[in-house]
Amino acid sequence: MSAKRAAPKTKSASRKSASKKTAAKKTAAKKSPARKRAGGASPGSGKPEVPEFTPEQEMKAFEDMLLIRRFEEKAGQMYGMGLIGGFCHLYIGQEAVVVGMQMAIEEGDQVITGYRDHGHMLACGMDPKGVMAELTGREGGFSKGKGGSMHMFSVEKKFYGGHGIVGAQVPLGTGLAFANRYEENGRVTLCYFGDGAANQGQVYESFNMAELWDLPVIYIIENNQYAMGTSVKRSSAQTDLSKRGISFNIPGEQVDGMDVRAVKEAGARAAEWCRAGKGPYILEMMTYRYRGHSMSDPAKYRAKEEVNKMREEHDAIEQVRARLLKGKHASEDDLKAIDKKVRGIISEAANFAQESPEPDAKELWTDVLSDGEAA
Ligand SMILES: Cc1ncc(C[n+]2csc(CCOP(=O)(O)OP(=O)(O)O)c2C)c(N)n1
Ligand SMILES: [Mg+2]
Repeated sequence: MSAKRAAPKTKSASRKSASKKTAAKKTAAKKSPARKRAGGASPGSGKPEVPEFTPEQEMKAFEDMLLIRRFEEKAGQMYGMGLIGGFCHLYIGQEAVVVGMQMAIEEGDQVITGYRDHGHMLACGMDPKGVMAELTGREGGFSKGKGGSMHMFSVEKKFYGGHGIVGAQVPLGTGLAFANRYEENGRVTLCYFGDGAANQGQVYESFNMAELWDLPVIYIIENNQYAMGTSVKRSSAQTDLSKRGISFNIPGEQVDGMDVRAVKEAGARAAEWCRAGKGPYILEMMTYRYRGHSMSDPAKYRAKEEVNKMREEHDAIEQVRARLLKGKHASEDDLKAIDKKVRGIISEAANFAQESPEPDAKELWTDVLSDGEAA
């Protein structure tokens, strides 16, 4: 828990103490292991110094990542069958990022992300039935069937969306952190966005305010190498996105986002930084999406070999499976049983999503304006 602190100062008051604060921060940053380890990771680079998981942690990571993978595979199938309409962006390949981060945080910490959001919702503990029923536009969905793939929320599970406008979640996530700082509740906000979103102006306005007011927010850049069909190399003058906070004095590091252990370790370090009142932190997760940008993208801008290489050599779930088997912490049969259990949960969700009724027409007039109740 963070120490109780005064509410955010006004800009001028903050400025007065800025030089003192910067000096103190520089010392802290120098001592931080994060600074020493920053830079250099690539998807699947598997840094040797990453601490091992316990067998229990490996099993949990395996099951949680598998739940997301199987959910997304089913969503892809159902989309193909015409059961899901509108946009649908799958998270397959990136599972280690959200699962590792959830393993690093505490109950009550918050999550906000963009439109590639099904994995984040499941990792937050939202019921797969409600998520799938939202994809099919049914009453049993988290937004009563009115939001679809990109627009789901659960204040109970601390998931704040689900946002279709690229980068829009960054100022919103910064606002969540501002509220937490103001209320001195010790909570940390995880604000996820993509490599493409990292080129949005509003991201840098948010960075500035977050550092100025020491807001407890971890900016997690999910660098899956592409923004729709445009590679990071084609779109970004500075391709090391962990450095994007330098001019705001925000520490950043690159993390192998295909290794759930590396993600958890970096996430815990960043959360500790935020909870200690040192302000925001940037984690650039080097990851990869196996499917197209959305269900309508045939992904012709990259070679099949590139995708296959990542799947075969760096897949996050396969890495955990191999470690579990090698360490004899689980047998092939144990892992098959987990897969069977997960498939059962997903199959139930898919049935629920097809059986739940369509929302009533009167629902068009609800949830338009706030009823005034605080979240
Ligand atoms: C403001 C805005 N501009 C453009 C778009 C269209 N668009 C949707 S996704 C996307 C690419 C974003 O890529 P990235 O941030 O890397 O996230 P990823 O899809 O890889 O998860 C674009 C340009 C949008 N939704 N909002
Ligand atoms: Mg991207």
